[in-house]
Amino acid sequence: MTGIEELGRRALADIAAADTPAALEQLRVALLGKGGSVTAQLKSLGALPAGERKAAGEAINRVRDAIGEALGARREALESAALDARLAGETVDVTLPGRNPGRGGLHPVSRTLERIAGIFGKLGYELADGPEIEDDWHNFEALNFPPHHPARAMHDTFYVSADGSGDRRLLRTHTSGVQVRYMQDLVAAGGKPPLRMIAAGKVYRSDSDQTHTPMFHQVEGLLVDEQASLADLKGTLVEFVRAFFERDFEMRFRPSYFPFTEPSAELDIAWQQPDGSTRWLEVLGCGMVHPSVLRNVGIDPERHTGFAFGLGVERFAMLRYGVDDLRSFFDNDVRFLRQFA
Ligand code: 2NM
Repeated sequence: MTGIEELGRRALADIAAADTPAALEQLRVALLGKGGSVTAQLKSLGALPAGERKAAGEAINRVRDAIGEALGARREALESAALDARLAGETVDVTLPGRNPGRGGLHPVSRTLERIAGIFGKLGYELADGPEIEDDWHNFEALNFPPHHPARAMHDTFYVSADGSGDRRLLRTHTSGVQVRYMQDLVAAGGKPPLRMIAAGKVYRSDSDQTHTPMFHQVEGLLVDEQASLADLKGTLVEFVRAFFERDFEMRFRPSYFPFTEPSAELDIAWQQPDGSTRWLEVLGCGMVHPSVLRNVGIDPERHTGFAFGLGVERFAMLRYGVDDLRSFFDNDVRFLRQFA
């Protein structure tokens, strides 16, 4: 057996015995690499007598091709054995419970808002919405806020433009502008009272401390008819509070002041403290719609009267869920929020 054939025989045996891809690669380099033994044989061809070169060259090429093939076949065999081993170790237990990505839930403020809207919905109130960036007329002027009312001042209100350009648009400080728009639209469409509607959504005030956030949610209601009375207002709100909390309270209407209502009142409920004592808690504001407001939207106050009310959704959510810090609603800590989902 010539040298090259002996080299080839040993190489094939080594390849068959290689049991890792790394060992196989080492063999490839040692045989076919630049400094490999087969390569050395090819390089030495030039030293042979011309008559022997052809046959010797063919023999080396045969061995080189055989080694190349053997390397490829062995690599495939090792790879498929490695894959089989991995698959055997990685069995999928299809009987395991699935990984639950968790279901989302409504924010407690949203749930509370929907609850309030649902109760008024059953009383026949239509839910309406409107722009959060409001103009001065809908947010203040039409609602009987005098020019220098403190609610119009910078320190209470976020104006969109503070450059003195005369653009008085602002982030709405209450949802009452929606009610102004609702009444205007009704009149413009040739309609007239009776109407029952609520406006609900985000409102903004330049205010931030333990009990105030610069954004909060309001629900405001409005009923206009020919004989709407303060008694209707009281009955409606007492029924609403009972329905919302699913229990009865002692309640009182305490005289108050709002520019858009006359007379105006605040509704207090007798709230049981955790220590068993009771104290009056203010829960909403209300009143009979001021005649100027009706006139401003084209409704004749000699013919129609209305009542209106407004409440803070976060306050109702805190009372219902027993939350004592308003800000926890806005920290976006899912451990807190999940409790209400
Ligand atoms: C309140 C209290 C009293 C109110 C009045 C109106 C409107 F547009 F009809 F004039 N909307 N909301 C109102 C009245 C709101 O919130 C404490």
